[in-house]
Amino acid sequence: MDRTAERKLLRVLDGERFDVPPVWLMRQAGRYLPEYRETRKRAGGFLQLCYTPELAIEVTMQPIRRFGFDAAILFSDILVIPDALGRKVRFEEGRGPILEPIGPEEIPAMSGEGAMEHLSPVLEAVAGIRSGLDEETTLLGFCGAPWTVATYMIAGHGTPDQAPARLFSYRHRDAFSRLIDLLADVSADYLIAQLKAGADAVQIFDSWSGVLGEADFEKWCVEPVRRMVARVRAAVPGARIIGFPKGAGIAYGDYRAKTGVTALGLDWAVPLSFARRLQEEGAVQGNLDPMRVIAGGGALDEGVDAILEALSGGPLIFNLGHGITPDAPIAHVEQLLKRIRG
Ligand code: 1CP
Repeated sequence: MDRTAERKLLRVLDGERFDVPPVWLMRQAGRYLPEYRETRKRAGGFLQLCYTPELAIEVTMQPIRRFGFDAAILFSDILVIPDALGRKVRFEEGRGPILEPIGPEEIPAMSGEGAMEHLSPVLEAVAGIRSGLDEETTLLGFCGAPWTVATYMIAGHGTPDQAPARLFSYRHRDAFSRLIDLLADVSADYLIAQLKAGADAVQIFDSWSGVLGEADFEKWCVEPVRRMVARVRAAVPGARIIGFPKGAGIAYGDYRAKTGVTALGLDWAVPLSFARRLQEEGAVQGNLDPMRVIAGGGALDEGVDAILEALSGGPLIFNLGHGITPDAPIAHVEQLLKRIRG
């Protein structure tokens, strides 16, 4: 029997609607949970946590156990791809990721050889999570989109407006293009491996797509994701893929048609009237402002109600418009779930 039919979130990706939509939260495993902080301490470093299947499985399950979300998302990070490409990624407590910035002259010699072997502990975690989850809970795999991952590889850390990567893309167009293509192919292979290991669907996080002008958005966000979707579906026919081009604005309008993603993850600035139009072509996911989760009370309830009122008539996956923050109170996450589920 195909037990995936019991997974509400997958049915929404296939176009069904529910009075009570499935819900999960981006970054649902993480620092707002005391049990996460405890496990992270035990792991030593952040990458050790990602590469030790037993611990990655544990932190993936923590928010499921506590809140009963409709989907678990693999615990890992978008920067395991540069790490697998040999770029020496470190995570410093309170500072975020640090990488060795890449120069244009280094790019031609780069290859994806050995990357999948490097990532095998993550794939082992995927299989372990799927076998430990109950039948109704969807397992999501993920990766970063090439543009977003490249912004970290070029700057060597997170940046407010991704200026170093934008500048690099103008100054070193051929090298940049080559880097994006390499990231697209390795990331697609990584998603294929996750789907084969037991992920039910995958999400592509393009967290920093909102800083690009029209032509650059087409070239560095739309085209590589289209290439990834085609490569994934050639290996896994019918693969369900959520695209999250954060900050895309009106470019959300034809992103699904151009890239072939199954569903659109919407940031909180997307107007609900526009979201409804996007929903006519398929499932949407989002889009509560994470600050409403910190605020709680009426601000949280009103935000939830507005999304349900606008979008529960069509295929909707309830989520935030970006990741939950470390200062989000657990009681407010409980309030959010109660408001959605009644
Ligand atoms: O010290 C710690 O515990 C590190 C905090 C942390 C966590 C919990 C980082 C460092 N990554 C993660 C996990 C993570 N990252 C997940 C796990 C699954 C989940 O529960 O959702 C996912 C999906 C990500 C994805 C990710 N990492 C993105 C895309 C999503 C987004 O939020 O935009 C990005 C941009 C990153 C980079 C990154 N990794 C970590 C941090 C603090 C950052 C952001 C750095 C910056 O500010 O630019």
